[in-house]
Amino acid sequence: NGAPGRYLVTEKMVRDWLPPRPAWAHKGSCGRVLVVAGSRGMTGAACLAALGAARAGAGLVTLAVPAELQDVVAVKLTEIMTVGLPGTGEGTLARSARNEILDLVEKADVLAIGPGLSRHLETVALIRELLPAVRVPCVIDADGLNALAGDVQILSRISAPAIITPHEGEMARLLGCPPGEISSRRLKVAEEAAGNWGVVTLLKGAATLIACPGGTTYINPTGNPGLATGGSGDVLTGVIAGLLAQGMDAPRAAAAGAYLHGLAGDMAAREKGMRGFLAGDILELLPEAMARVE
Ligand code: NPW
Ligand code: AMP
Ligand code: MG
Repeated sequence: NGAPGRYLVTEKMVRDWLPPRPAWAHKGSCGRVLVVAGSRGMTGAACLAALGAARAGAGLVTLAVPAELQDVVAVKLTEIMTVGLPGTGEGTLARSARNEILDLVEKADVLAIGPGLSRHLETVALIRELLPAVRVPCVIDADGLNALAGDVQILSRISAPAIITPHEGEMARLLGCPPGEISSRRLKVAEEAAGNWGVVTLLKGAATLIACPGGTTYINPTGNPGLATGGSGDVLTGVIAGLLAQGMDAPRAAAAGAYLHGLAGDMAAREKGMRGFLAGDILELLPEAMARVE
């Protein structure tokens, strides 16, 4: 695998790809993730993404949110460090947060951006001005992608490896087409996006697709409709960032992240029933999902 073509993700692939955890590992050597996420009303998305990175095995995770929400997320999160960024006064990130975020990015190995950020106009401007200046691998999700609708060529200007993780609604916004036009041609849409924008494109849904700029596409077999629950995608964003931070390349981090996230969802369905498990249950079962694969 790695050659152009379409491949089903297998347990063996994920096992082979997972970075070793050497006996001499320390938290600084297992990767630092910066998560920029959250706004008033969507602090949960930020917390789930940060915890996803930690559960995937990143050594250190920092969550940056609008300053007025820092105490909220700090109360919810124990293992995650938190930072407050300039806000608009409306519980969203201000455009002026750009330089502070870039300073934080310098100390990180990976940036995950988007979950719960809102579509506030200032935050949209911030994201558009920030992304071309980022020099570490990044995962862009949710409102991080919505901000690019209408100016999607910004993705081509990101110099570091980038992974985008749209659901069909977000992909439709990026392409400026009705969501219905995506579902009938998912493979083509994902592969064209990866080729045109030069980013690993993970198109969510039953049989998540991971299309890579080099022409390789992975198809993920794990997961179930129970994953259609609020916050599920925010966890995935964190998981992929956590794997990237441990040294996986972008295509593998995206494909392995989707596989492990889906497997944890399958384990949650078996344990709790498919209909009622929560995004937090996916987080709880991620260690077991990784242990099963390893
Ligand atoms: P419809 O109406 O279903 O027909 P949005 P979002 C359409 C945060 N969250 N899957 C759909 O069409 C996220 O991180 C916070 C999904 C609708 O028009 C984001 O920042 C949580 N949608 C923010 O909320 C937990 C599909 O797309 C639109 C689709 C908004 O994210 C929840 C939905 O997309 C959430 O994660 C598909 N396959 N196909 C928290 N606890 O803090 C079409 N659509 O409007 O971007 O809404 O995904 O909820
Ligand atoms: P989001 O819409 O961003 O919360 O992401 C939802 C997550 O759940 C993605 O990883 C999807 O691939 C997954 N998911 C949603 N619905 C299904 C489904 N019917 N079957 C498998 N996975 C799903
Ligand atoms: Mg989402």
